Amino acid sequence: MAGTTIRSAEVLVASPGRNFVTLRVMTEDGVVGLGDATLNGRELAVASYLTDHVVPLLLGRDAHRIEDTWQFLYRGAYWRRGPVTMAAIAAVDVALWDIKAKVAGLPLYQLLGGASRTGVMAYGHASGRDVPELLDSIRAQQAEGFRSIRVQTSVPGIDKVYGVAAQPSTSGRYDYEPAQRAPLPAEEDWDTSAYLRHVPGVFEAVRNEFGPALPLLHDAHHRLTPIQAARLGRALEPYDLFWLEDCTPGENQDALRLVRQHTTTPLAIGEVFTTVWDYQTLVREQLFDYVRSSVTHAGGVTALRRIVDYAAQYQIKSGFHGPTDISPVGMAAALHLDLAVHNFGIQEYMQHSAATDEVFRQTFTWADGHLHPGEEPGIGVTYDDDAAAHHPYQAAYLPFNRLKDGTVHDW
Ligand code: CS2
Ligand code: MG
Repeated sequence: MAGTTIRSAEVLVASPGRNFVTLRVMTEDGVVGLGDATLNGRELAVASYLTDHVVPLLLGRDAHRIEDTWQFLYRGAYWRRGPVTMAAIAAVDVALWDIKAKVAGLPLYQLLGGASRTGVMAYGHASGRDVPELLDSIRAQQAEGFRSIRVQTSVPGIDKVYGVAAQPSTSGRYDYEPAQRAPLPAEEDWDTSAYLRHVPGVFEAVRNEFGPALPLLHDAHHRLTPIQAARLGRALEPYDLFWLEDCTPGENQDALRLVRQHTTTPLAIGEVFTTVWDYQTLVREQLFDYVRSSVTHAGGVTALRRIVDYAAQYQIKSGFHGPTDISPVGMAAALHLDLAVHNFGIQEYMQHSAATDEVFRQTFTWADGHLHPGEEPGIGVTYDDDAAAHHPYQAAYLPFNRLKDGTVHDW
């Protein structure tokens, strides 16, 4: 179609509050599309993949041919899958959907089949170094409007644990921004036995305080063996969790068979998965309940829609990853998909910092515990170059773990 030829594509790297990589595509008619390509702690790898290998391939293409461009970038690369490739493809995919929806004069969700609900239930993040601090944190999240809450806790005997806000950090709230601005990754410690002994009691205290109805989520963050995960899932059953997330590292899909054999606690997995193939056994054998991938890390709206549609055949729902290292562009794209798909479960929502919001102007709304992508044509986000110019990239790394005997462990 005349005018929708891609005239330019820029890779924008900035660090308003944290590092982000954004792709901006423009057509001959001057229609702009944005895509998020942020891969926490490896941002420049995706920026280079886009700048050096993908942008030259986009110029002159018809922006409307989203599926063809997806297949061209996936199959044409020969080297498929993986976080860097799939974040790059995701950024192109979302930018093209943004353009197509703008040309159509519609919010993206309308192109995805329209709204299947009035809003998107989102969960917040509570944490504490001890139970009283945790209970206060849950109340604070409720005061911000959250009606479902992820609970993370410190563990006696472990110095620093994933997801606890009050722990020392060079990058703001530690639970929101675990990637520390430093030349090298920080080493943290881990002790699974101490964790397994401590966590059930914490959930008992939370249920005693807030009652049975409040949806509670917990992220084991890839740290348990299958039998340890089975034990934790079983121990948490009395507290009726909405989900237990990433209970084991996801590479071995068979691992969840053992977990499933021992517990009915709902399982969420997939934030580090990058393609539908990572889910094949898990979905086919009904080994989990919520798809955790994000638009940004699983190849875009085109690919994540396929994963969710496949999962729907098995009554598995969406539970998209939404931390602050997914930019407002990636978040907005996820909300359009959340609003449209039938098998929606829940959306993660970590609010971005004021510095981030200054660069990424968003139109999505938050009210009564629900997000809505808004009615602007496209995905509803614009990028402020002048604001971004004040926030140059700064090297930052996610921490890594060592056990007490020095063995490297999943972080
Ligand atoms: C986490 C993330 O939000 C979550 O569920 O697993 O915060 C994760 O640690 C970060 O996205 C890593 O970059
Ligand atoms: Mg997680």
